[in-house]
Amino acid sequence: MSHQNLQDSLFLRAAFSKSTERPPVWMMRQAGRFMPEYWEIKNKYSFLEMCKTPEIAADVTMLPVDLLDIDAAILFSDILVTAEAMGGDLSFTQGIGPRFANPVRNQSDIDNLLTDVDDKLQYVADAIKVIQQRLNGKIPLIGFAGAPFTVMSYLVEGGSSKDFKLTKLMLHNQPEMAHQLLSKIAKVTTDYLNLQIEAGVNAIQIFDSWAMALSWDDYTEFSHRYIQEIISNLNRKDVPVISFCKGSSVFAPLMAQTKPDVISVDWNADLLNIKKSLPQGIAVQGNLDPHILYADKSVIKNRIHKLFERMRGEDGFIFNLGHGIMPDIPFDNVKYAVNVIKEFRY
Ligand code: 1CP
Repeated sequence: MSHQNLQDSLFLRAAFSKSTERPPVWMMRQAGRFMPEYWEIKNKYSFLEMCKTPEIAADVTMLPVDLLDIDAAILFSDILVTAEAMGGDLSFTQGIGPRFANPVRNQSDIDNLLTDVDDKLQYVADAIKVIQQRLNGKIPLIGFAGAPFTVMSYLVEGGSSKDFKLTKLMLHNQPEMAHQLLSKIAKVTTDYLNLQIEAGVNAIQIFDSWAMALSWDDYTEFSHRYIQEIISNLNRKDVPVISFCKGSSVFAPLMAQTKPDVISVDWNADLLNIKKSLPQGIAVQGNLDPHILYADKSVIKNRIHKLFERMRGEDGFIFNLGHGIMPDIPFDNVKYAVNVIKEFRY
């Protein structure tokens, strides 16, 4: 399929709210630890080596394309590469996750962060080019970045967090400092997503994974406005923008104001109700509870069919999970779910 024909792919048609004979499917974290083939690569390299070596990033990106036959590929990388390029001393440790050895806690930490970092992220553009050669027009490639609030939380906490205590303390006690930090991340993220579009991705997803930690007012002030800034400065051309957050069941009306093409919905809300509440022309993506993929196959099939029946007659629906696949979900169940979806016809 040439680039021109990719616009006729199920995924891009659904993203632009056109009709499809069945919902397209891809899954957040589809290239990851639930796959034995991922571990064969992971055992040889560190996670950052995998991200920074275009051939390896392409190998991992292609695993779910080849093994699951999904309808869209997603670049193998991480939302934290922008923060690393800004000066974060990032490492990933098995069982612990990401860690920044130099967390951002005061004004001088913020002043020290770099904002012209496209050169440092060139390896992502290189990976995108290798992946597009491998995909050879078969399916679209999704690029992505973290939303400023979610990326900020890792920089301030120095890694993963359950309660985002230090991050929220900065928002509440030092809002001007928080805004400076968020502005710097938003600038880098805008440039980074434009670099990915320039390199040839066919769609963009913005991950605000931890938005659900925020109140409505704090989300509006510290997350929403920076996503708005990013989306309004993208050279979108024919590249749809997907806005994902945990908390979208609540924040969808605000997310819609930023004019994404697609809103990716967590599993709490009824997807049809969310879709009907959105302005015409905004598609939805979601929203199966990923825990369903632990369950018996009959349950997996029933829940997928139930979601599809609920969405019958709606253009602009991309199947996904409400959040990423957990590392211990059986591969066989994921494969089964993809097959159920691909056999479905409206
Ligand atoms: O297959 C894919 O989805 C593509 C690759 C991808 C993506 C889109 C990875 C690989 N990470 C991400 C995004 C990402 N990274 C998010 C947003 C999506 C989400 O909410 O799931 C977040 C919050 C991160 C941060 C991160 N990186 C975590 C989460 C830690 C936490 O706070 O809970 C972890 C464990 C990583 C490392 C990572 N990134 C990706 C993989 C496969 C891994 C595991 C690395 C390993 O093998 O040890």
